[in-house]
Amino acid sequence: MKLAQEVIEQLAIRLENCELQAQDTPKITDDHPDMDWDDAYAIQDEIKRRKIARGARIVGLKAGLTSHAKMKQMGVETPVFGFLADYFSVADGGEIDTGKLIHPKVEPEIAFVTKAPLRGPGCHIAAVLAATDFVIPAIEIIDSRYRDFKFDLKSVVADNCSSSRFVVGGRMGDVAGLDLRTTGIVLEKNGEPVAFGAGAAVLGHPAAAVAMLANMLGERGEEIPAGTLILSGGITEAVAVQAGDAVTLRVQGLGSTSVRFR
Ligand code: OOG
Ligand code: MG
Repeated sequence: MKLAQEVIEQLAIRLENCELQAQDTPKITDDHPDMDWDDAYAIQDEIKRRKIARGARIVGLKAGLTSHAKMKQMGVETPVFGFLADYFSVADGGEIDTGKLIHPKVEPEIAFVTKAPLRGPGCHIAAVLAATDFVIPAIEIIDSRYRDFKFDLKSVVADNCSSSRFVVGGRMGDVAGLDLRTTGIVLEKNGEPVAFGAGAAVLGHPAAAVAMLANMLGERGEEIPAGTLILSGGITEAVAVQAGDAVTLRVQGLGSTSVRFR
């Protein structure tokens, strides 16, 4: 760790206030170029601690930057992880007030729900599939607190990986009957198809993103508990949205989920 505890707390407050007040900020590595990975996750942990202290519950985890499309779009090369708080969850078909967000984008994802704990190191696709209760379509709404979505990896980790809202819906799928690599997805905005892909875009298999998450948590002595919702990462580039837009994600064999922006 390179940053003092006091600086970590100040940066957590700055980033969380940006989230809560829908304001952007320059990336934090501009002022702290020497900060390291542990500092970045310590800032994210401090944001989580602040939310829990205010009564929020943590309802899931997310892996991010797990597809080449996303890595290329954001100019970074390593997957990252973050947490999902209760108020990020929006009902299927629900509405999101863009006045509470900065510059939202939507991502088509496949979400996993576990029925057994997963712990790294050495977690792999087969362990993830054995521990999966079901998979379900998910739209993640990301909203980087950084000006113009411009960041480096440490800045984005500190900012809880741009997490903002998410929607899950459609059919709960049993992984035994699915080949998630070839599972196709279509993302529609206002009735027009705007992005297409297949599960293999995410690290070759979306379950690999969950395994990677378990392995990253394992390095910190943590695990993915049973009953955890996990967003496995955007399959395509993220698509910008604004008030008035309606977005639907269709996933082959798993139905669809939608969200509107006002
Ligand atoms: C970081 C979050 C990325 C994903 O699914 O790749 C993410 C960002 O691109 O702002 O959630
Ligand atoms: Mg995502």
